[in-house]
Amino acid sequence: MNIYKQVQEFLESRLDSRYSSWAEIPYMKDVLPSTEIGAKRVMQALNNKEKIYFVHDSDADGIGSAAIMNSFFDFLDYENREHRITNRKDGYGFLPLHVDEALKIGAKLIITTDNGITSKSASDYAKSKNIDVIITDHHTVDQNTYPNSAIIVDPQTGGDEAKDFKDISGSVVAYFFIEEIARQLGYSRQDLLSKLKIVEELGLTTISDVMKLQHMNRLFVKEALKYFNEPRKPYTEIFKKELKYEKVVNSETIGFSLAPVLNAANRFGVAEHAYHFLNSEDESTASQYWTYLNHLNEKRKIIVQQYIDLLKNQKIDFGDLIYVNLNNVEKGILGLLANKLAGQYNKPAIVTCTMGDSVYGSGRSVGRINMLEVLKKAGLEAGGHTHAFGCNFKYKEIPNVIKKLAANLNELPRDQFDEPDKSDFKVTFNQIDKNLYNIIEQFEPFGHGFPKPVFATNVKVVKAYLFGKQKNHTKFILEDDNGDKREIVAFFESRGFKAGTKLRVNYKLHWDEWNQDVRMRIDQIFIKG
Ligand SMILES: [Mn+2]
Repeated sequence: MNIYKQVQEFLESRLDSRYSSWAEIPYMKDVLPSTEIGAKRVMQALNNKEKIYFVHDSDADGIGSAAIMNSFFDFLDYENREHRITNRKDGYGFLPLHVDEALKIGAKLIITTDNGITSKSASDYAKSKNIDVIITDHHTVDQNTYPNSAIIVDPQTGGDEAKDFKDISGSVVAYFFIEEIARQLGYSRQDLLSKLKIVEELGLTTISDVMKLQHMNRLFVKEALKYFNEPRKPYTEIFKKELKYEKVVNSETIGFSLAPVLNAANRFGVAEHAYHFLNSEDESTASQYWTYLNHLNEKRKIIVQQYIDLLKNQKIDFGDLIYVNLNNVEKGILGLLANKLAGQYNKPAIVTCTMGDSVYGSGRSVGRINMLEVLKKAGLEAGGHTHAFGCNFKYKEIPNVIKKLAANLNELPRDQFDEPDKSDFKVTFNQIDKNLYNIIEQFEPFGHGFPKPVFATNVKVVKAYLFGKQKNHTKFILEDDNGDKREIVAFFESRGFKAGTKLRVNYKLHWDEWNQDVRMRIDQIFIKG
C-alpha cells in the first residue's frame, strides 16, 4: 500500500466523525435533565424581571462563556443583569464574596459559567440568603462535594447518556444551556445560531481549554475557523490582521497566538480586559485591547524568563526533581515556570509559593512519569492531570517532601523520563510531497485528541545551526538513507549537532503560505550515534 493510502486509512480510523452537523447533536436537556430545570428557573427570572448576577471564570473559556451569555441576553433585550469575572487573587471560582456582591445589587439569581461545581460553600451561602444558583460548568468533582443547594448544569454529573457532552468546553455548556432557554422561548437551534454570532467562541474555547478534537468539538472548531478567516466581529477582524506570517487562522494559530494572549490577562488579574476585547464594538477598540493584552503576554514571558535567570544561581535541582518555592509571585506564573523548568532539565518540576504556613503550587511532569501517582505515594494531596498538576503542603514539610519525591522518582526506570516515540510512519524524504500534505489537510482540524500524523526518517546531519533571538531553535540540513537532502526546523532545540551525527527524526508536515510549499517540523530527535 502506498503512503497516501496508508495515511488516509490511518486518519480515518482515528477519527470519531459523529455529530458532524448541528442537526445530529442532541439537545442537552435530553441527556442532562437539569438543563431544562435550570432554564425554567431563568424563564421565571425573565418573567418576574429579577436581577441576574453572572459569575464567570477568568480564563479564555470563562470569558468566552461571558461573551456568549452577553450576546444571548442582549438578544433578549434583558438588561436587568450584571456580571463578574472572577479574580484569581480572591481564590478559584464562585466564592461567598460573590454572593455578597449579588446581595448588594439585589440579585435573586446567580448563574456561573465554566466554574462553580467546586463551590459548595458559596452555593449554600446563597441559599441561606434566598438567592438561587444555577451552576453551568464542565469540570469534574467528587460527588460528595456537589453544591446540591444549586441547580447543577454540568454534563460531568450526568449519567452515561451524557457521555458525549463530557468533553466539551465550559463555553459550549453555557451555549447548550442558553439554547434550552431559547427553546422554551420558542426559538429553534437554527434560529438561535443565525441570530447570535457565538460560534467563534465555541471553537476558540474548545481549543484554549484543550478539549479533544473529536465528534462535536470538530464541528465547533471548523465553523469557528470559517468565521475567524472571514471575520464578522471586530476582535476576529483584528486578530486576522495581526497575524504576520501565518496568514490563515487554523487550530494551531488559535492555540498558540490567541489563547495565550487571552489567558495572560487572567494571570495578571485583569481578565475583564480579555472580555472587553471579545466584546469590542468596533475595530479601533478591539485593536487597543489587543495591544494591551499582547503587552501583558509579553510581560508574562519576560517575568518567566527573569525567574529562570534568577534560579540559575539557586539550588533547585534535587536529583530527579526540580523544586523551587517563591514568595510574592503571581499565582498564574507558577505553572508556566514549572513547565519551562521541566523542559529545561528534563525532570519533573514543582514551583510553589508560600501562603501562610503552607505552600501551594503547580507542577509539570516529563516523559511517561505519572506525577499524580508519585505525589500520592509520597502521601501528598494533588489534583489535576498526570503531567500538569497542583499540590499543597505545609511550609515546614518542604525538605521532607523534596526528599520523598526525589527518592520515589529515583526508583523509576530511567526510560520513564524519555518521551515515548510518537512516530506513526517510517518514510524516506522522497515520500513527502504536496499530495501527501493534501491528504492530511482534508482531516483538519488537528490538535489534542486528534494529532497530525508523525513521520520518522533515519538521517545524517549535513549541517545544523542555531537561530532565533535567544538562539534556541535549530535549522538542519539532513540527508536520508537515499542521499536525499532536506532543510528542516526544530523549535526549542538548542543542543547543537555536529555534521555526520546519525539521528532518527520524528516530524509533522506544515503548509508554508509564503512559499506555497510543504515544510517539515521536527517534534522529536533520537540520537543513534
Ligand atoms: Mn473551562
